[in-house]
Amino acid sequence: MPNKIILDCDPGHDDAIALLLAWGSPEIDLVGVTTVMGNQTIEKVTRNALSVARVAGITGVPFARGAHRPLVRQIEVAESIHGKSGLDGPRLPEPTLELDPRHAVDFIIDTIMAADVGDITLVPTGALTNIAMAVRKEPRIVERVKQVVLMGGGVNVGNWSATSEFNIVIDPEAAHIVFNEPWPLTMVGLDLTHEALATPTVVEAIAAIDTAPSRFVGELLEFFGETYREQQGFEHPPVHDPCAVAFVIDPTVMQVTRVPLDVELTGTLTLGMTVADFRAPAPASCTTQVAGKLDHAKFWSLVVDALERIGDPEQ
Ligand SMILES: [Ca+2]
Repeated sequence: MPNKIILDCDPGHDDAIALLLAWGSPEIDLVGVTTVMGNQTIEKVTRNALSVARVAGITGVPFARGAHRPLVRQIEVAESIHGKSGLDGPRLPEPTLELDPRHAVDFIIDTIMAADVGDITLVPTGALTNIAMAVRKEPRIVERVKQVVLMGGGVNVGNWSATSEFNIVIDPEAAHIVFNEPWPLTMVGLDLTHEALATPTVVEAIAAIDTAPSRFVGELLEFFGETYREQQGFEHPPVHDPCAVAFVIDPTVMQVTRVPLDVELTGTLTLGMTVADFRAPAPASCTTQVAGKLDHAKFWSLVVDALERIGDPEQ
């Protein structure tokens, strides 16, 4: 049985690749895509999600637009990494899919409440605003989801500040809500995703597929590689978001460690830090775990296989 997921994203170069990985993998049943502001404004990331859907030939999957700003703080976008559109590099085709009329929060609640208990996995790869709002509006979703597998945070590693990762720090209050609910939660953070480097070997393997979606990914990686080199000092870009999807496809693609996790809300230097308490073995009540140590070859072969399955959809 494939894993039913809702991908909650802010495309975003790596979100786009996460969407392609989910769509092209038989282990995943993509039951919905929801958007949240983050890498760019909600208008831009939603349009980007629909453009990627057209590139990949995605049909029959509802897309719903979500939060236009964080719960408490002002919006802060990642133009320095993702460009003016949020998905700079390739040409972005005019969307053909219609948006679901519901707000993402209502879509998430409706979908989880209509499904069997333990059926739906939430895969957030942006700020946790939609998920936090959904859990406050309908708390019963906590016991109904199978798990939350999120890209965000890091243990003693940051990218938007010395201690904090972008998705968490732009809406730390939302992250605090999501990390403190008693659902099984896997944090696929920078500890893991900084190993998911798009090396020249990876870029060549993707280019060799030679389809419109693979060329699109190649152009995404070219732009993303440049900004990561200039802004973050990486020789090859870390492709964060598909790591969370990969964990749902095949958990053996990384190692996970159970540990209590929480989100710093009051630190003057550490706002949005994801704090892992490794002082003792995790208590039985602990429902959180953190990912580390990626099987790089296995991860990228999942992405390449997905792109091969997607093939060259008619545009
Ligand atoms: Ca993202």
